[in-house]
Amino acid sequence: MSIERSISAFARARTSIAGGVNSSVRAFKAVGGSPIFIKSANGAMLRDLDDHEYIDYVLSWGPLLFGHAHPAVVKAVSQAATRGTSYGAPTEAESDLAELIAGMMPSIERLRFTSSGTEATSSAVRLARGVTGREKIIKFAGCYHGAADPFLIAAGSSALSLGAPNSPGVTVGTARDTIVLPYNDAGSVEAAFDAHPDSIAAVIVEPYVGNMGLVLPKAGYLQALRASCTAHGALLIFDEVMTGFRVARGGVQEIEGIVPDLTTLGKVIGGGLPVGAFGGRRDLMEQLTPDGRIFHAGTLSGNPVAMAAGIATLRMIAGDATLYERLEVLSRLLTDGLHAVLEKHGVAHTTAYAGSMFGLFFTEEPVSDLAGAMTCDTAFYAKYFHAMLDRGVYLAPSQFEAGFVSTAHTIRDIERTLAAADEALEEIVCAKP
Ligand code: KE4
Repeated sequence: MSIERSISAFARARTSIAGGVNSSVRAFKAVGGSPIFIKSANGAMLRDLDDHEYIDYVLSWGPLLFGHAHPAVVKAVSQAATRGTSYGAPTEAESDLAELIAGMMPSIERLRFTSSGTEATSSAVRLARGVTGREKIIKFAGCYHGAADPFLIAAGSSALSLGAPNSPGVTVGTARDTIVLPYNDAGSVEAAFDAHPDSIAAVIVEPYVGNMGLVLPKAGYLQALRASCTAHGALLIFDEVMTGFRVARGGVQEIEGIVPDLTTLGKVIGGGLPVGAFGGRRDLMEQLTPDGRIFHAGTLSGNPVAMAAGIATLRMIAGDATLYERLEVLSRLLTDGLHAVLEKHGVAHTTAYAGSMFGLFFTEEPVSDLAGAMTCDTAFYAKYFHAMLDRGVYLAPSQFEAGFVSTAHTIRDIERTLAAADEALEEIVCAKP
């Protein structure tokens, strides 16, 4: 498959943009080869500069629950832009989106918008530290909370796949205040609280982890985190940037019946435009400036065009009673089908799904934490990625990512994907030395 135009576009990009990309995972370093550059997208389909079309299971890393260029989102964004693209002053659109979010995630009594998930998680941690007067946080190995120093310790996602889970540039002082524990090990959390009495401001967790690949909590694990935080006076922060409105209307907190103290959001709530948010208990959020003393600000926070995309997206969510059932049917068809094809070809693997998120690990070990994820055959994943790309299926360019379906994906798309997987695995397994 010729991708000459993408190759020359990448060479051009590298003359002005560090690494030729504006987010590391896009460079295909974890799977090799030259990244494809996108010309356009619509529904479930991507089109690259060489006019190859792909069924897209990345969906901009999660935001596009209704697929690319959904008419309702395009219309809302276009109309908003004609009224001006940014004011740096409050608008009612911000309340419209905030009320839509709170209506579906009642733990969010007050929120603040940001322009990225990283800003949301960073601000949530600052708030937790400010209200508790404590300095340490607990995160979990393989979880990813954005490209901010407190989190780039044993971080997942592209930090992991690019060999920088502990990024240079993060100071010893910063790292000292981040306690890293294994995910799915409730005992280690209690031990950390005992070892650091009255010092831990918060536990931040991806309640369903999307940044090791998809890793789900063991029974009772999240409930144990909630109990430990309550017992030790620390805040529980659910980082639902990826899972919010993706695994269920009310996110993981709705599925698991857990009330976190703070929640961080992103991706879906922006409908493909730059929006993050952090929110939760009113008594906590009201300690933010200007009413309180814990600082938060952002030039484009609550940007009216971005709000319009988020409002259009969440109004479709709020108005669609069977949305998550239909999405889960697609995820189940895909993962059951992949399981069958991988069994047929004798390839060691585990699959999982949660709502419209799914995961595939090339390992025979059950994956419940980073140690399990690290047993994966990443070289095999790279071959699978390219074999699928050559057959018109665009997967995450890293083993340590989740995949996503949208309402734009059809049963026919799933069938085509499974047929491509069957061919791809035949090719790889037969070629294996
Ligand atoms: P952003 O700053 O990239 O908007 O959000 C950071 C973030 C925070 N929390 C969770 C649970 C996240 O998944 C993310 C970002 N997710 C990655 C995908 N694994 C974004 C893709 C990228 O880095 O380009």
